[in-house]
Amino acid sequence: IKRNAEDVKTTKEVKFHWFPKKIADLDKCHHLVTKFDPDLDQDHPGYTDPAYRQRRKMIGDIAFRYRHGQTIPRVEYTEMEIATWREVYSTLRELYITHACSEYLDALHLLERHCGYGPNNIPQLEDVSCFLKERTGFLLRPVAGLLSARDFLASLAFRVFQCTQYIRHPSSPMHSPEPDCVHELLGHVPMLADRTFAQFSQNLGLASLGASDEDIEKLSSLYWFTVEYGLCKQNGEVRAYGAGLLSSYGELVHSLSDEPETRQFEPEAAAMQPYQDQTYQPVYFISESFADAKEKFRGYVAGIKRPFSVRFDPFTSSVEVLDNP
Ligand code: HBI
Ligand code: FE
Repeated sequence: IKRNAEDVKTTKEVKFHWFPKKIADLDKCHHLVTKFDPDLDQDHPGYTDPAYRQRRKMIGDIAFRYRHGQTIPRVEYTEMEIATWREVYSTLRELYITHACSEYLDALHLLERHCGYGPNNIPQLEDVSCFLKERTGFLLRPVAGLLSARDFLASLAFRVFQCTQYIRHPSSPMHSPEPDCVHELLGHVPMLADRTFAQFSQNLGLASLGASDEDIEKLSSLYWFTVEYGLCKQNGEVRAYGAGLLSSYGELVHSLSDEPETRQFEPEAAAMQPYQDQTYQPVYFISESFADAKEKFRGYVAGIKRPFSVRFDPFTSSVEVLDNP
């Protein structure tokens, strides 16, 4: 076959961000954002408490040393840490009955039966990871703090949830400016045990691989108004499924009161909606169901331009990269 200059030009070289191709590559997805770090953020309740900061750092070191495939080291939590957990757990547990969606409640019951969930025990990430693996194939891996959106979303593509292991400062048990194990274990984990939600989360992750900074921004916003602050319809009622709501007493009550503005979930709108990480959200999006949210998201992703497409291979936990024709 004779090649001419025209052919050569079509082998276009397009630049895009590095992204993990196999699950072990997540060892390289560890870029932290220092925005709410207690060493730097003067508003963090632990800012003036060196003992707290040292403890947080010690637990964070587990994450820095961790490599994919290893057992997640257990943390022996102190009485003070367990007291913080107990306060949040017992306060939120009652509210869930009337405010959390049924998928969440079903999973919470299982976690209480099989994974050490309860007011007097902070569950261990290794046990929770084994539980999720059996339910939906999701794994946890420890992370030392707030991760960059790109790295965080990329891990979802491999059904890996990067999970903090330290707990919030005892002076403010009902709120933490940064993610902590209360937020992860009570907010995120039960939903990751649901098959449809797990698939939705992975799809968000797959859409983020190699995406432009602008698209990462939009996907983060989408993540925010679904995975973190999403509401859904259930038997004629509205219930919460977002982790930011399910781990915050005040905002969980507020989101289901008459006060906030609510809208039907549309990915295009959620992707462009500015969000709040310091106070309550200005608006909440209500999905008909997770299946519906997943379907709508599929349509949205089809509109994202990337010079390639990706396909997840569940047998090897890796992504195949396919050139677009
Ligand atoms: N990092 N550790 C951690 N936990 C999260 O929940 C988290 C994160 N980084 C970014 C993020 N969530 C989202 O808000 C989006 O930006 C993807
Ligand atoms: Fe979160």
